[in-house]
Amino acid sequence: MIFNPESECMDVEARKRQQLANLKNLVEKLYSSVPFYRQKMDDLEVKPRDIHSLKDIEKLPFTTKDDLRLNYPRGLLAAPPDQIVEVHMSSGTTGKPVVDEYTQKDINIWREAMARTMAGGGCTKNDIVQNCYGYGLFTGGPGAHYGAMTIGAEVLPMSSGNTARQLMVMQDFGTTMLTCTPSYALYMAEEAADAGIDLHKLPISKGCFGAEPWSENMRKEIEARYDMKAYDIYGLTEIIGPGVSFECEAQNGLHINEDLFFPEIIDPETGKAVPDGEKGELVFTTITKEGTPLLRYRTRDITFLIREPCSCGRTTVRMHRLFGRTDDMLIIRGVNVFPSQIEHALIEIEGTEPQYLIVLTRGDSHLDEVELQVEVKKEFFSDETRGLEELRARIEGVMKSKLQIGVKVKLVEPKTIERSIGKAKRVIDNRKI
Ligand code: DLL
Repeated sequence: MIFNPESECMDVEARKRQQLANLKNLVEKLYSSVPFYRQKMDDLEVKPRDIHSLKDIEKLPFTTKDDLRLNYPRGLLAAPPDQIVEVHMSSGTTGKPVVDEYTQKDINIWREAMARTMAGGGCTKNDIVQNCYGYGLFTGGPGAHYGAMTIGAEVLPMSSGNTARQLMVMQDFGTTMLTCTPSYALYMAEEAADAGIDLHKLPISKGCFGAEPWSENMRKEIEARYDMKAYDIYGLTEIIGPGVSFECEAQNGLHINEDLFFPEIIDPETGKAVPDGEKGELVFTTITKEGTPLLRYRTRDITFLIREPCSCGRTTVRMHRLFGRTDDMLIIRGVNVFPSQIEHALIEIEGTEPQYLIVLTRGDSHLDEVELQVEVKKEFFSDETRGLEELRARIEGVMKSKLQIGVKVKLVEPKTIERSIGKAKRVIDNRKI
């Protein structure tokens, strides 16, 4: 089903005209009301009147995650504070979180974007949607909730976790559609099998999965275990949350809601545009947002754009499912983690060396497990084991509070973690995804 055929199947040239008009408005607004953007544009000697075509977007400055952090909490607000009706933040905990502030119009845009997304996955008003993305500051839960409600479906706002209850509700309420991270979908399927629940006998027939990397293999596995269609959905807090792009029934690339989020692909080294079809870093300009609109935001996600028409009839540009990131950000159980955060935390813990190794696995449970190997100072190792045990527990506590995920710490003797002459290898990712 296409939620908004008028926009999603619009003539491509007409959409470009609309995008250009919105881009011009946005640039005017940011130049006049956000000092950070005025300064950036002045530095590049570009004025709002210099934007005559969509190609001229390349004259405008980029925005990076660091820019957002430096302007935390409200430095990039482009609307009067009394017009903000909702706030979300990234799960990442490197320094300050990344904040998205929504006016009522922004929430309406999000509802629209997520209704299109979930309709792409086959959602209709007859569906019962079990939403197991986390609710709270994370955008996943509220985003899918808004989308399903806008379509008129029935939402079960489960949030994540408590798998036994998820499975009970799934059976008792006849869930027809599932929304959660792909790894949690597989975990639930395992638990269902252990509990003797035959998912094939339940009415659940489709789901929208995202917020973390996954593969065609995982898709096949989810589809087989539930006897359902599994669709990839993509988004990020900075841009709006989920709802930036989504798969349709063709499952052949994710349609970008490009009338709302204007995409570019750049070479991450040079910042220059790469030709369509070539891989690079995905960049978005939120051309219709009011609260915290962003110019040319560098997502650090790697993909390429597909402009060929899609069999579904939508004319929006598609992006290939993500290939990875340009930075070292890991997504562990849906939480964004940078290895550097672990390093910073370790420096503050007495008794440890700044030598560590993160080993990621995804066992039979399909949930990410983290082992953190940490080198201990020599004097600690000659110490009695109680001291070591205390140190281990302390590190686990610090990691839990800084990273928001549980980490199993293994203390190792000095000089046992392999040294490298080039870039230190801090992560061994054994997750088969
Ligand atoms: O993960 C928003 C979201 C919620 C998307 C629910 C889809 C479903 P953040 O926590 O800000 O927002 O993390 C954004 O997660 O830059 C990607 O690196 C990664 N990511 C999101 N969707 C996908 C996906 C939400 N489908 C970061 N495939 C992004 C691979 C994804 N990676």
